[in-house]
Amino acid sequence: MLEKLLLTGAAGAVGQALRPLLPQIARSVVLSDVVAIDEVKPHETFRPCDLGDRPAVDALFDGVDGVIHLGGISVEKPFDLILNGNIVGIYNMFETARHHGKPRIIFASSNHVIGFYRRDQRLDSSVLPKPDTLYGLSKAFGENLASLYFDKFGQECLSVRIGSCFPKPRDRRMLATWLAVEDLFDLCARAFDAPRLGHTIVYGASANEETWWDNVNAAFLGWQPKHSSAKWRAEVYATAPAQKPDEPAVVFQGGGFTALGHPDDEG
Ligand code: NAI
Ligand code: 15L
Repeated sequence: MLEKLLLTGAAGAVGQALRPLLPQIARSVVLSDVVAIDEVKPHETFRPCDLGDRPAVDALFDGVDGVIHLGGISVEKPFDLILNGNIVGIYNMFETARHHGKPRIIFASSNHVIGFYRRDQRLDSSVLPKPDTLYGLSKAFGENLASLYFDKFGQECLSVRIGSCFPKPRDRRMLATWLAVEDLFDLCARAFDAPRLGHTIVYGASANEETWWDNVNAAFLGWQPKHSSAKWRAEVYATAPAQKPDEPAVVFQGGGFTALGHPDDEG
């Protein structure tokens, strides 16, 4: 059991879905985000923080013995936003953790680190990154930072290349990439419990029938996702529009992100 868990990005969709499960692994939880959270439970406290602001990040870590880092830009956005939230932000998190007893970090990375691999390629976590966006590139930076901080300073981290963590799959691609929040929670619990975590990368997908990812390198965690997108398969096929087989969004694992232009060209 953790004494004090820090959850960044707590006001976001995944953060809000994880919150009710966290008392199973932590006696108290520090919720943080740039967006205010008005209603907190007795075991929770809220601390506003921009991840790009190092002193503000530092103020989050007092007594923290575990971190789930969800905060940051979660889709493709102009580079200045990515730089602040995801590159300076992740550096501030790791550097602050290093000075506060090195609590284990679960880092919400993304499948967009490897988005330009094709869907007929089965990947384990040792493949080279092929980011599909500046966003995916920023997550690759986070994973590499985690590697450096483990090898040099012994800071342990699980980088979860989350597929699609939503209440249910929204399109055909998500039948392969969908991750139930309960499975994500089990993965976090395993990572905090493991005798040794080191620097590990895992693909965050449930036990879906379609799959492109192989978690052999994280098998030591014993994580067995229990949920599957299969129960929505017929619904998704009936409602989501069919796509041409040669569209980039169909060819590549990153889906529609691979077809986006440069975000600084827009508007
Ligand atoms: P979200 O966008 O709903 O939540 C992200 C939260 O981070 C927001 O509440 C936002 O206010 C906060 N944030 C943004 N910039 C910040 C900054 N500079 N300082 C402090 N807080 C900041 O995203 P969601 O869906 O909840 O995802 C959570 C994490 O998981 C994100 O890091 C995302 O990249 C990652 N992820 C999510 C996937 C999904 O399917 N939901 C898939 C892959 C990765
Ligand atoms: C992500 O990284 C995003 O945060 C999320 O909004 C989805 O787009 C997800 O990937 C996905 O690939 O489905």
